[in-house]
Amino acid sequence: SRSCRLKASYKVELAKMLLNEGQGHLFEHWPEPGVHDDKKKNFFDQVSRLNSSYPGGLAAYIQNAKKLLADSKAGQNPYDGFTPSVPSGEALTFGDENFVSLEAAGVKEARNAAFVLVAGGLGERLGYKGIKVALPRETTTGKCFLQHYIESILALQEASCKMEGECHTKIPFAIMTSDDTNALTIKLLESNSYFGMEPSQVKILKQEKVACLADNDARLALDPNDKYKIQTKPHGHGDVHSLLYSSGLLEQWKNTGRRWVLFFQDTNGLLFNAIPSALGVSATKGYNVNSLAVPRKAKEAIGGITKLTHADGRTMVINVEYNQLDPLLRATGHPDGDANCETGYSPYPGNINQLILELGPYSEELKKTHGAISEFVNPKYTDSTKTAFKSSTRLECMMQDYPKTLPPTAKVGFTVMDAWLAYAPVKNNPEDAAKVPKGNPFHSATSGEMAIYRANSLILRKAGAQISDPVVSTFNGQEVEVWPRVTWSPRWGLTFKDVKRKVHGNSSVSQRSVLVINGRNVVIDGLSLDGALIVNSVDEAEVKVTGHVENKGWTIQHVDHRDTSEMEESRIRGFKFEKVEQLEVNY
Ligand code: UGB
Repeated sequence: SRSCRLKASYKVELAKMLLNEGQGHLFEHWPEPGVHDDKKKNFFDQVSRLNSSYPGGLAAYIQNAKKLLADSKAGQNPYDGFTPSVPSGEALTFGDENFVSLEAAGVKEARNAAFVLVAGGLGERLGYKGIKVALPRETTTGKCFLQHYIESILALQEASCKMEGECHTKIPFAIMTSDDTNALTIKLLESNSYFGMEPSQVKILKQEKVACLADNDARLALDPNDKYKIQTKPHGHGDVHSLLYSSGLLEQWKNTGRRWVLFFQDTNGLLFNAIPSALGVSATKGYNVNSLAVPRKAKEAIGGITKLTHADGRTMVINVEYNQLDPLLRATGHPDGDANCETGYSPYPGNINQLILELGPYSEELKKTHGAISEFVNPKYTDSTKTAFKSSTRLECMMQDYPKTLPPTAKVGFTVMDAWLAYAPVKNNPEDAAKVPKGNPFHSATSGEMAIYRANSLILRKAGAQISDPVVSTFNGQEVEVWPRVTWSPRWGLTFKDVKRKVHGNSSVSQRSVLVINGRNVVIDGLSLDGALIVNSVDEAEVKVTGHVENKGWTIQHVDHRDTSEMEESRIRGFKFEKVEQLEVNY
């Protein structure tokens, strides 16, 4: 048939391209026609996928690889010629007048936003079996990260629409998955009715892996278990840009009046505390690119936002990844490398990979680049001659490198907030977290959950409530502060102003208490809590929570992460709750 002929001619085209690019070895072992034809067909199906999922096709991938491998062999540093210095950005203080007015500006803009979650990573450092977005954000309510993210976007949607009078905007939400996470992410959404979001609001974009490279000539590596298959590995979170472009989603968003695209990562349970004010900064400052940052401890596994000035006068403000910051500083006259300054922090703000891009200029840029992002390669050589690799490598890219190709006229800025408010990722397994240098954040399931309670307690304190001091406890070898286990649904406390309106100063919560607020119009007025209280209310209910509540509450039990009789979710955090006694009220 015509389509078969076309297909055959396409295969010939792909084969010629591979031969032109020095990939003859891929066919050397092929037997005569008629033998292993199915496997040969599968080979071309894979080559075709690899070709169509990379901007410029597989030929461009191989050419880029040759160049980057040659640079790596020559020991060329991507930052050669650049001098780093500390950039200046917007520093926000939680709860002050500026913060509150930026939050209001951000909520207003939210109806023009689209959200993008990059969730294609396997989370190798955490070593959790499932997908990370299915992990509980905290185990008091057990709500997973994805549920929290969706509820936060819906709360923003509702608040934003209300501010502008009635509107029917549905904020779009795209999730980038990979072969490692796609099926489980869809299952999580479908089995939970999309956590209340309309299914049409959610778009899944699956990233493809890229071909592995066997040597310095960028010869593609064959799968050791299948000679008709090219070995592949993840290309990194930078794929999100080419996927937004090639799927047409960006154009669609632009045509429906969207102004902002907000990117975020899979396990930061505090992130939405920072979204309204950061979006407010983008809108009021007119930033084309706004990266969120927190004070960074030296050697912390988050990139440093750095001003780079080239000998030829070019400058850019960009993330320098955590493994590159130290060598860059040492090579440019800072013998201590990545070190803390007198504040106890690195002078370079830490990138938390939450980016807010202005959609108009972003889509214009992607029309030129098709979403291709500056790449890097990190081969592990067998010896100092750098002639062979210990195992195959591949090109990688990072979403925060997007500004690298922008002209100097682009308005690229960043916004720094306190880490207690904005950043508590779950990335490290218990053993690695326990080895983190003293004073540096653990980035574990233990610290990620405790950070939620600390942030919520501090927010309530700032709103005027009396919240007892934390106690210090050690779980899985990590010493953490244990604050009252306070948690609320996003539609209750989206912004500081919302919280302040709903919490009156005459309330108190003891350290051993648990407080869950699950409802929109719940006012805490004259509550004195010493135990566990769960308040659930439907949207229509106007609820006042008051009086003295005392019960045995919930106790915290230690769980050893090696104890396989416990649930994995408890083992990775090193504790679980025993619900001894509680008051649960439903309105
Ligand atoms: N991810 C994908 O979607 N696809 C991939 O191929 C790979 C990852 P990691 P990383 O804020 O803590 C980043 O592995 O890359 C998703 C920044 O580069 O958790 O080591 C994955 O699912 C660093 O500058 O982090 O470091 C996850 O959601 C710093 O900001 C996200 O990409 C650091 O994050 C990040 O992947 C941080």
